[in-house]
Amino acid sequence: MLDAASTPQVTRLADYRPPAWTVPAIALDFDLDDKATRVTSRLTVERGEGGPLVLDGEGLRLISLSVDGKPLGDGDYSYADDKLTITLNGDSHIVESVVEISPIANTQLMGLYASEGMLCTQCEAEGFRRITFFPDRPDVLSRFTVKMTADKARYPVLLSNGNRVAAGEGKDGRHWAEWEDPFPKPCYLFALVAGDLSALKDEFVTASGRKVELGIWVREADVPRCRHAMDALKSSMRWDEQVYGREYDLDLFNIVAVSDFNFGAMENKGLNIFNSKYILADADTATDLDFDNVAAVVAHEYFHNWTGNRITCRDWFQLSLKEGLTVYRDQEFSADHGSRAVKRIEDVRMLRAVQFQEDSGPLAHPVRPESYMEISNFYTATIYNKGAEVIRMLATLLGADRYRAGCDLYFDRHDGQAVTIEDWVKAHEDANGLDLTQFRRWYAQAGTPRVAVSSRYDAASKSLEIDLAQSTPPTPGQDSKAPFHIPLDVALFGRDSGARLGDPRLIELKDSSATIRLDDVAEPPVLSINRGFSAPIAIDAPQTREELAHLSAHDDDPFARYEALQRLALLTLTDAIRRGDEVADPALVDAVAATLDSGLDPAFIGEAVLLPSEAFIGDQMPTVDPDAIHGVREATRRTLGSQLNDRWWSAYRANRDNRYELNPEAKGRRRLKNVALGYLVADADPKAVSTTFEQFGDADNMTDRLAALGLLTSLEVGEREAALAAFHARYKNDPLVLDKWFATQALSTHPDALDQVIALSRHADFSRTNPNRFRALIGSFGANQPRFHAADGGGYAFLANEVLAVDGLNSQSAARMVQPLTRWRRFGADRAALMRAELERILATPGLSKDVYEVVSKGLA
Ligand code: 0A1
Ligand code: ZN
Repeated sequence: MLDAASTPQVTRLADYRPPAWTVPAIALDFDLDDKATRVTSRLTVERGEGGPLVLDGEGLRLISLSVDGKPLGDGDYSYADDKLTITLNGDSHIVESVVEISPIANTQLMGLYASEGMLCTQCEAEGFRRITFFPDRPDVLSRFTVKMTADKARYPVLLSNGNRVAAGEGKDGRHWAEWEDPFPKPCYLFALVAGDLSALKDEFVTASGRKVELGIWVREADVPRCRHAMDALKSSMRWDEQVYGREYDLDLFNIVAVSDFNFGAMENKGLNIFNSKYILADADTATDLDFDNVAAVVAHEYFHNWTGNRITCRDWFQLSLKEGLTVYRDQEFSADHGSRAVKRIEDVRMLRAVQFQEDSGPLAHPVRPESYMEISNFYTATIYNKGAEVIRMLATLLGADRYRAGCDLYFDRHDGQAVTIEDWVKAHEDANGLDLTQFRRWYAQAGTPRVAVSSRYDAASKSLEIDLAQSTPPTPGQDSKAPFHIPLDVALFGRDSGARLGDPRLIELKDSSATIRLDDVAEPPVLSINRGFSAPIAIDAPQTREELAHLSAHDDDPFARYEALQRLALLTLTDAIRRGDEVADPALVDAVAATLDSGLDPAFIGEAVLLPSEAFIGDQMPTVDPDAIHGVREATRRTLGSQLNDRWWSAYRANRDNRYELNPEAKGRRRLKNVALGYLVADADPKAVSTTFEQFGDADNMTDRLAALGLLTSLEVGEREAALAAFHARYKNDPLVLDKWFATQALSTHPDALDQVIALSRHADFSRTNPNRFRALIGSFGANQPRFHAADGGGYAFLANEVLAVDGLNSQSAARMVQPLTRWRRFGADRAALMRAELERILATPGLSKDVYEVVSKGLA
């Protein structure tokens, strides 16, 4: 907590120094109790760069301290400002400490905490210091042995990293277990769980024949909901062997699901801990998207075993070394197990909705940042998703074989080390004899590059000249940018024939501008550029609606086809907003009709016919006008709904299955069916409203039921209340489904949504200590463009109140929720002033956390 006068310290990459002392081994002994847990730690420390031994420790009640068996007195050490300092004379010592901590009082959910009767840990990034004294930095790798003792009735299952080496009974109904992890690891990968858990068990045999016991630990009643996660785990293990040549390395792999968790999941060595939202799934309670997310997060955490654990980060500025790479790996895993095109569309939509916004706002930072106040604030879309795009570009530029050779060298060279992004790039250079100097700018420079494209066709010489010019807007601390190395996948399609002219090719734009000449272009072409989103950039191309409609009908890359239709929609919408008009362009209606008639994969059609989000439309405008955007987008949905009424009904009817199945084809059909229903409801077709209510009642799966509930919740019809009440009654004992009930209402565009959200914040089922619930209501509301941005500022004040209410309980939740307010500069003067005033009110509040201070002060700067 900050007092009013102090501002938090800034940590800088430039100040990195190797550790003064290393800790080759640590033995931990936990005497577990939810109110008071005693932690005895025995560190073997060895002199590194020298100086006193400085250990991190936050909120620890120190009971005793000794060096080489001799107790230290008050004058032998100091413990202030979360640092324990001991001057040591030799080169190697044993430092033993006993501390007491209270899991039940830990609402931050960092360190050791209690969640629904179980005890569990979260140490990344800097949570281990809330458990015991230690150099809490990722470049100190230690061998961990862990003993824990706990009440056997309350905590029958005792888990930690590695292998269980011993267990036994203690006194007074207590029991104990001892675990040993043979792989040295940084303390952020430490984990411990004690609870009354049951497991879904399975087995995996690795390529070299090692038998691995797999366990997913949950409350007994939830065991049947773990099958999908288990199948995803086994496919991930196989995929990493086949695609990256990486095998699992322990005899045991355990996953535990917990209800109170700040993020999605955590890759602790051999003991992943998950937000239960990313483990539990069955047809009645999880949507198709939930199932996909479960598989993706299970894969992500598993892949960290090599990219993150075996090779870890030297310091937290290198976070994208493990996160960008692991996201790229999980994206490719998902693409290989479903529709590659639809997966790419979803990933790009997310990148544009979240990362592009981040890159154009006050919190913009490079994939490898240079400074931070609070590292928890840097688990961002830039580190994760743009980081993944940078790896994807590298893989595109190198081609599959050279990319794999670079990865192989990286694994060979750095196994067991804590390294930097520079080491990663260097491995690819050395393996392939390349110079990636310019490519490294993707790590160092923030901001989304824009590439302006224009082209001229010369009929006489049958050649096309393409002019390209790149520029990147300034971001905080970076006024001017050097040109990026941008891979652009391009193809040409005949304006008359519609056929592809020649093979697609990869253009590498390295200078600020360039002209590319393509020969043997048989007829006047339409240019398709940045296909597959080969680079995470914005394209400015003066393409006409006819050209975009043409590409949306003829491009043979489904992503490019999707993109053409999106750009056509964006042009139509932004034109209408500029003109203050609500008329949809017939070209858009025709292109949507043609896509519906295309006979392509329903999953693809379902994505392609969606209009760009209100947030993304806002991003394209000099000043965001949420009311105009909402008005025009809704009017366009109505027009599409009424003009294509028959087609939507046939899409709805053709894709209505009578029995639930979970496979890519069935998921695609559900998707298209529910998108079609959305257009019919947008046009207020009364038959559609009753069909939606019927679907809500009759659905045999959560995808269809929730889609119907979402549509009804935004309407002013009697069925709205009936559906919400029925849903609550049915699922009131299922926290993950109740989160959906909160989120659906927070995202509703119903005119009274703000009042309803305020009422929900007083509902008996609302909670500020459970991050899923808090995010379901408050996080979703912050993304509700028309209602959060209500002109009177009521949405802003509500959000600010919630941020202040949660900050003392969970500062990570608070810092995440406050972010929508930091975009105030993008709005008109009235809204900007209201948003700014809320940020100032937050900043003036005494006792603010470092997390919120950093976001709000940067947001105001
Ligand atoms: N490494 C995890 C992300 C994570 C970060 C912090 C956490 O606690 C505050 C939890 C998880 C991942 O990438 O999955
Ligand atoms: Zn990760």
